[in-house]
Amino acid sequence: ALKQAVAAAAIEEIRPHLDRRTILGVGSGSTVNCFIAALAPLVGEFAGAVASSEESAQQLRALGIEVIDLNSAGTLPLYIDGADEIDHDFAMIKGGGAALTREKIVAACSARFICIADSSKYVAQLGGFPLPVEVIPMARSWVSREMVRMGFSPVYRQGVVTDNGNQLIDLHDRMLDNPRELETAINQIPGVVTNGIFAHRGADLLLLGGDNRVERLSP
Ligand code: DER
Repeated sequence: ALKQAVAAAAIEEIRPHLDRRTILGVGSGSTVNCFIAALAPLVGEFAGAVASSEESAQQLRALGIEVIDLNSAGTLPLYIDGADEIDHDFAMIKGGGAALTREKIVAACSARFICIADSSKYVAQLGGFPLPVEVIPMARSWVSREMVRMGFSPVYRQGVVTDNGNQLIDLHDRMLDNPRELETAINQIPGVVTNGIFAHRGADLLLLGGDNRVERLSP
């Protein structure tokens, strides 16, 4: 019910901005799945969507929404996605659903990032949720050793291969005191494809599902 309420709030938020040429950016995860379902009545009122995962793409196609290749779309006006954690500056940890690389790309191409989440995700400091890092398979142990040097406890996400054919390590046991700095530092390590800190490009609006209402928050 919470996810449905947040999804409905997102529909209300984006509706005035839709026209037949609009291409939406759509993220991944269970909250986004509710948002996609809530798009059903709007099919035909916008051009289509760029999806940040195969799972979301399949859901969109099932509703008759055209899934558009990012290379065919310019800047997207709106990106709607969830988060594993979001702080008060609207920096996020994402990647719980293994889609962080395409999510970060589509978010980067979008003018406005609307984050939809339940209140448990809203935290004072990021790091309670293990930080996902997508790595080239051959580099997994090397990157893990570098992560230990940075004070993390890396855990290989066994049996998961991302849409890009890469592997994931989840970084435990360290809070993120400076998300922007850490996002840059982790990106410097050879073998890292993407890390799940979304600080350089955070959210612009947060629709936060509480007990019996949805709060609309700006950073
Ligand atoms: O993996 C992701 O980044 C997802 O957006 C995730 O963070 C949110 O998934 P949820 O809506 O299922 O909690």
